[in-house]
Amino acid sequence: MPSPGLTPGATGPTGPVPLPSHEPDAAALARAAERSAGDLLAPPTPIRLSDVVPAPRQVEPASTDDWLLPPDAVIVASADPAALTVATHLADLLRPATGYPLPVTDSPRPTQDGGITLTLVGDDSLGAEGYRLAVTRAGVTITATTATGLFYGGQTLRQLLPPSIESPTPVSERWTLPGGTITDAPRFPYRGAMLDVARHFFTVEDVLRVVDHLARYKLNHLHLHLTDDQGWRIAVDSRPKLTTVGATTAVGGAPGGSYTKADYQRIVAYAADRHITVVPEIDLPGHTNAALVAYPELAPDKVAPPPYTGTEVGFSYVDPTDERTYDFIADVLGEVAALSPGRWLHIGGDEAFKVKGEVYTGFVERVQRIVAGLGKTVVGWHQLAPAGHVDGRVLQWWGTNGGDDPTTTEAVRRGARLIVSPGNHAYLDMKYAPDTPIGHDWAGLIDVRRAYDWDPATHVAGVPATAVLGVEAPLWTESVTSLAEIEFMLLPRLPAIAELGWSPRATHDWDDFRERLAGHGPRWTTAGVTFHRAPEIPWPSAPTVPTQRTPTREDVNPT
Ligand code: TNX
Repeated sequence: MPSPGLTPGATGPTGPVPLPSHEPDAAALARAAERSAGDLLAPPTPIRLSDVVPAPRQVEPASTDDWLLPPDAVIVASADPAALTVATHLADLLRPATGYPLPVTDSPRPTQDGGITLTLVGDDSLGAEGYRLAVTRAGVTITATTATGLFYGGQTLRQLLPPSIESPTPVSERWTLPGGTITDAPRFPYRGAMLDVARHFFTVEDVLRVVDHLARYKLNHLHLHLTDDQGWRIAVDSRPKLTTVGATTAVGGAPGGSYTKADYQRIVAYAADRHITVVPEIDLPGHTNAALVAYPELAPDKVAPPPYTGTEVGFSYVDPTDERTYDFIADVLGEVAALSPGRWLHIGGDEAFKVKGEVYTGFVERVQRIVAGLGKTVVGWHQLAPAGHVDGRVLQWWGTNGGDDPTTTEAVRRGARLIVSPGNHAYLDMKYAPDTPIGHDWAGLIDVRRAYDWDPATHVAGVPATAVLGVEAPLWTESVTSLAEIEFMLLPRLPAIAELGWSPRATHDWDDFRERLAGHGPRWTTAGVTFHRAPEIPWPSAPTVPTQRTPTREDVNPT
């Protein structure tokens, strides 16, 4: 019997069902069973224009303007290839559940009951990623200055339809959209999530599914942690042993794996179609045991270490005193940069405990110059802070002490900008609660409220909001071994971080957020997505028989 905390979703439009705080007795079970039976009969709660996650900048409902998507609706887009691609993507999202043909065209063909129109306009007030979505009795119009804005408008449209829009097969449903206008644009330009594919390897298909989750919540960067002690996951033609030797291992003896260049390009292209930039990370100088196994000349003692499948950190490093190390780095970063259309190249820099002081800063400064020479912008964990500045560089804050770090503040004064990923709020590998079957707790437990209740603009002391590029939620995978487990750790915390990155601070309101988030449970369930049924969220459906027991890994990966 799956526990209420961990079932991969549950269906049925119902009211909130509190979890029992102790093992229920027979009467409680009977009451719960009766309640769930009633829940199944309850009419669905209509979606309101303000139910969107992340919260839009401005919502003006007009209930007399609700619009029913007709079976013969047409999606009309501006005669622009990128706008037509967005329209096609939207049609692909809406066709399975509606069963409607939803043809896409660039020539207006008004139907009797209206349609969906995606229009590129010159409107500076919307910014590069903003959009306006208007639902009237004549249909839906999404306007934006870029295809990216149109794409986000499409994601909002999707959330305004009933949860059954997520069904992979046609369902009979009234596809009503709430009337009114949403005017929306993001608070921060960088909104991301990180997936560690080094500790455990995940297939291309798994990564594409993660990209889908990011897209739903208007995140625009996927940071891939591609290399670590336990495995090297990206093919490098000039150093073939990185994958033939360095990719064969993973934590705990799990099978390794790596992406060919074609695999990686497939991820990059799939993400780009969803207006997401892939940020590749090659972690240096530490976290490099897999590279040392493949190329012992990089090791300080020139001896290949044994492959590593444990979870300790900070023991490995490439030899900062050997020129061959810098040739290696130039070759690797050159090939990774060539595969990555985005401007960012993440060079790690964390937990290199054995490379200290000037040796560390000298190493980082050389690598930063290599990145700049490739025409890319440096991103690195905030341990890079003491190294000299290079144009545009971005530090990723992962501290857990509330943001007090004079070295980072000083690096910002010298020109660095920050991506904020506090370990104690944004680390999605932290457990939700003591009984979460996977994850760590070294940065504390992170329930949904803890993921939500902080402000990226003010988190790091002495850093002005203008230096904050945005926010990112990292998922380290020492204990995460499957797509279901990835989803379990991501959802529902990823939408909380996404809202911090997108929504104006004035909309920040836990009680409102948890209500809006609750409506996503049935969407994930319908889409077959695993999530953690966090007890602080009033999910609108009940497990058939509520039970309270310690969850296990099997609850996340039901067979
Ligand atoms: C710290 S945070 C790490 C990772 C681990 C993670 C586990 C950071 C930049 N490094 O190497 O996977 O903790 O939570």
